[in-house]
Amino acid sequence: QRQVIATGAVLLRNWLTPEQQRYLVNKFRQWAAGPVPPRRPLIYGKPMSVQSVSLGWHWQNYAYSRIASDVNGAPVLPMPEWLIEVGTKAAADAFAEYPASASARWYTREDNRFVADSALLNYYSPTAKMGMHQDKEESTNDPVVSFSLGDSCTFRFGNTESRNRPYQDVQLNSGDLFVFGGPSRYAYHGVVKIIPNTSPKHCDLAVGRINITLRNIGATH
Ligand code: MD3
Ligand code: FE
Repeated sequence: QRQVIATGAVLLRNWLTPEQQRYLVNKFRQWAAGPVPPRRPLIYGKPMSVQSVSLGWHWQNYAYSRIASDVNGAPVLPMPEWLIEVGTKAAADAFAEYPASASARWYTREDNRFVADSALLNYYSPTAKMGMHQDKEESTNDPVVSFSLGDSCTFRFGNTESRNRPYQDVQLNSGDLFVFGGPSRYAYHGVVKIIPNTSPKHCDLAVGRINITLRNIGATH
């Protein structure tokens, strides 16, 4: 089912099949075992509780680079073609009900397609959280596509003015797709709580939550 949380913030429940969820969990394990191990990015100088690894471009010090110089100096894995295609389909599905004239300005590309150049893979242990923040480091305004896997969480979707009220708390479950574009692109958001022991059996993820965000950060070097 489709839920419009705000203009440009569209939640599609169970967009991923159980098989796709299990596939992505196993891909996450492969990517996490890749050249750059997951690390806790610094936020306001303090390590986040979330463990993070990226594809395509590596995020550090509020900038993106091909090389994880803050971790081990290795180049990050490239963005797989199939994952780019999943992102294009996801954004198109989420925004299908908006007239093209309305959502045209939400994309960089003239053809209104979302083409991700990077993926951020976040792992939340049952006690991890993510404080209210905006995603402002990307140099395009393209939507962010987000997939939830494993344990459910309480996701907080706020406003563009401040990290405070008004906000909406939404439970995100394994398989849910959430796309943030247009006027919702720079809304404050965070993860208040992981809900333990809610991971469906088919995920094959015993503990914790994985979030995959696909982005067009528009980096060139
Ligand atoms: C709303 N991740 O990686 S996903 C992040 O569940 C991040 O791991 C959270 O916030 C997580 O930056 C939330 C949903 C999400 C992602 C990007 C957004 C919501 C967003 C960008 C703009 C507005
Ligand atoms: Fe974010």
